[in-house]
Amino acid sequence: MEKVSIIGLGYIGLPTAIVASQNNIKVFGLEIDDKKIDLINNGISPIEEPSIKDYLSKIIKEKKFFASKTIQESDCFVIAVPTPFDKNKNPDLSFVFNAAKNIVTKLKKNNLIILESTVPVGTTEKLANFLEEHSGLKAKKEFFVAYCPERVLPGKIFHEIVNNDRVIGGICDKSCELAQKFYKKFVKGKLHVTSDKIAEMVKLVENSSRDIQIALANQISSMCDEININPFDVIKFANMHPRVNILQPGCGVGGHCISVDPWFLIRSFPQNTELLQTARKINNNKPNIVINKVIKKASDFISKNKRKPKVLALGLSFKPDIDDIRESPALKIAQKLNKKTDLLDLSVSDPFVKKEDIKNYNLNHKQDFPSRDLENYDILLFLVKHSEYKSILNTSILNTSIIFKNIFNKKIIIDPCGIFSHSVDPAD
Ligand code: SAJ
Repeated sequence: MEKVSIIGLGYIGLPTAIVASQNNIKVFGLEIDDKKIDLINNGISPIEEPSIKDYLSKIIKEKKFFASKTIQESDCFVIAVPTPFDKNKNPDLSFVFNAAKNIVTKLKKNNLIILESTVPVGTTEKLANFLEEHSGLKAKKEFFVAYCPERVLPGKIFHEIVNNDRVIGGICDKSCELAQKFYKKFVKGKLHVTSDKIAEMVKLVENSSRDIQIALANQISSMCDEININPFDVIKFANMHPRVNILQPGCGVGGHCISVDPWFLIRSFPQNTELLQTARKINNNKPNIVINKVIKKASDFISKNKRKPKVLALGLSFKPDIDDIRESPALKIAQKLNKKTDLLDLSVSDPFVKKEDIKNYNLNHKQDFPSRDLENYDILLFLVKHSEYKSILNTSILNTSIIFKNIFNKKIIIDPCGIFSHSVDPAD
């Protein structure tokens, strides 16, 4: 395990490469995007993640790691490429098998191949067969293959890559043993060994379970809206039961994992995934529920004031405190509302999302929290529970919280994520 190639330097591959390099593994990074290669080799991270800039520039300076388009001979190859779905929601495994074609050119006896990308059950076996067919070497005897799904949470990647338990699914005992050797070099969490198919299924059910939990929270929110009670209180009190753990409602499920991975199961097991299909439907529809709420408030405002309301949407990223807008429900909501020019005038704001990332969306964007001109808006629509928004309500510095509370008291607030829901503690 001295030389390791990491294929795909994205949200998983790059941090894995960094942590492996920090732990005295000679790491080659393989990437198809020239722009990313240039950035990385200059010590600049193409992705945002706490500490990544410092870590990357250090290992590049120390020449412990570099990125390239050319695959090198290695003891181990880690595949961390994207596995998106196509327009019919069928998994697109072309990046995985392109990586495999590349590996074949350098595959030697006793090499280990680890797949970390999220894949349908059975893909690791197909990968092993593909490598065997194209290299002439025998899987389980001359080379070894394991599936070890990534489990890190964006925003906490460096902590979780080291501290999370990992599930290692080998195609044979030796594959598990070698993969354990690799992860032991930098993982402090436990390494659990199982079969490739079980490990593949584990990853898909982990993310599907989260999707279902969020769908339940979103349905609780809809029911509570109907009778005008606070869903955040309901969930908070229900979660005080020792065996209940409901997640939080929001404006939908975004990102590249939770809204995608259940489809890998739904497509493989169409008859046995009713629950997953329903959860997907509920979470996918949540942005429409928020949009309809805004439309209703805007129409009421027009009837009362004989003019269109000025709406400020706060938050655009797919979840709190990150800049990532992939599959962001908040962005979807903003885009749709932006077209309702007969009903409202929309501005958007996000402290994390970069202007250039949304330049093609034709949105009136304000980078910082526009505290000074909050007075100018009629409706404040909080779409993401950024800490900054929460802290404004709690801070007592210079009485800003009182100033904001006074402003908020005069505005129409739409708050699907519960920023304003300071639920009552049962002890009070
Ligand atoms: N969300 C809610 N309510 C909640 C929690 C999340 O509406 O209570 C929304 C978020 O706002 C966001 C979406 O769900 O739009 C997904 O966010 P997330 O924090 O649940 O998940 P990801 O996509 O950032 O990361 C998940 C994680 N999986 C699990 O927690 C089971 C992470 O550990 C995985 O590594 C990652 O998917 C992945 O790459 O598969």
